[in-house]
Amino acid sequence: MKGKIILASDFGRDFQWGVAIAAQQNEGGRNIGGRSDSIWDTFADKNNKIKNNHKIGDACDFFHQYQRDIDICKLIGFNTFRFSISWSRVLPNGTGAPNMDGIRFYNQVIDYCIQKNIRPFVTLYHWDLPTVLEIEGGWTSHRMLDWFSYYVETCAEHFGDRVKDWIVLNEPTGFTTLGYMLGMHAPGRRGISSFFPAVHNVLLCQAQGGRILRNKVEKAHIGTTFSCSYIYPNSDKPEDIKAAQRVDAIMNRLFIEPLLGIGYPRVSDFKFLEKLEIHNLAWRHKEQMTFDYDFIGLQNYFPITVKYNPIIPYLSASEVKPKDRNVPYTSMGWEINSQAFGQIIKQFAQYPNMPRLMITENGASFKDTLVDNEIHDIKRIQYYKSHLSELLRLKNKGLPIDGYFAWTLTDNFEWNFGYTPKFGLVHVDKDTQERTIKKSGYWFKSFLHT
Ligand code: GBH
Repeated sequence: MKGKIILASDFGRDFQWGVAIAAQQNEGGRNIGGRSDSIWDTFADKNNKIKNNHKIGDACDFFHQYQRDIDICKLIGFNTFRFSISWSRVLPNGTGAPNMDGIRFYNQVIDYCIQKNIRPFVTLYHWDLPTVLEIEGGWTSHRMLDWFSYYVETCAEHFGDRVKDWIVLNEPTGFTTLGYMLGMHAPGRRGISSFFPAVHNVLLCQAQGGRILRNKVEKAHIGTTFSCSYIYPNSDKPEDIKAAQRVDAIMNRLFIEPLLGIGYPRVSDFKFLEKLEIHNLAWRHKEQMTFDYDFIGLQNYFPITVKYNPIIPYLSASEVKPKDRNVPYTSMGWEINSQAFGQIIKQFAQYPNMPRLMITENGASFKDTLVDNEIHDIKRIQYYKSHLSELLRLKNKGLPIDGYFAWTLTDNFEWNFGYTPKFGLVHVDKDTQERTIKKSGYWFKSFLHT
């Protein structure tokens, strides 16, 4: 497939071409119009939680610049725009009376998309829980199901007349492991006593969110997303293969299998999963964790290679640099490997009752440099080309893939890495908020017009 020129039209006329952003990473406007703090505002205020001690500040000022950004989407040729709703903006008390200023902001964003003939794809939860709810226990609290249900109802009622495409959660593995087990993401909690209940409450909300949208929104197209990474064992040794299976269970299987009715994943001799299942009395909730989604969003950036490592708690595995493959990396140190992108999509597609698929995020960060007001991000173009040709190959083989979203529109707040990583198709000057479309943005423009 290498070198062969692919066309957007090869994916078919109905294919959704989108670009994704998220409220916390793009909006700014922290205290404007009655918005309350989210766990990320609170977390990033503390010292040394974010690399180089970056503060979130105005982010990309999407709160004020949304028209400009949607105009850029239009110019590039995307027919779909994925953004998320800030729970703290819509329900500053976490629950209770909706904040009409917040509702108005999202109405404007939605209406502007529609006016530009761009489909608004709304993510309900992209990691920014209101701090008021975290104080009450956050994702570890059994009350989360009520809080989340009310939040979903509120969004469905206010936006469901115009928004038909919904994503319930962004990457549950990401926010539970990094946020509630490893303390690297907000709210910065650690250990199984936080992680176990968080996983379970997320599983209940993941299904309930879908059910609420189905009941409240006519003709809705409902999905939820999963991060995924193809896992290579470092060698053929049985202990490395077993290590790879354990990592695969946590990174790729933990949230999809209960959703599909399979229950919590099992790997022989991996006691951690059994403990998790028993702690959460998972068998009692098997039905409640399932929902028949219209689509599953897969988000892939990199594969990983793992080896057996007995000193690592629970997993007894650690990541290593692949020894037998000479691979390129992004500026995050993530392996660039479009074949592995295809392999992990196939792995998900193999589940017997898997819904249709969309690639809801894919992209890469590089150290971009502005030369004569231009950014020649050739490596990013290569990344997109190789991943898109792999995707086309799978689609042509009959995999049910309905759309692809690039991550991301503008260079934005990259969580605990702050503003150093650049994932955008568009450069943002942090002082002036000036936007400059990178070569990769122009590459997409010519690609999407083929
Ligand atoms: C996405 O996360 C996010 O949705 C987006 O907001 C972000 O800006 C973008 O990608 C770029 O990073 O199983 O514990 O090892 C993707 C990065 C990949 C982070 C999977 C969490 C799994 C954690 N995620 N990873 S774990």
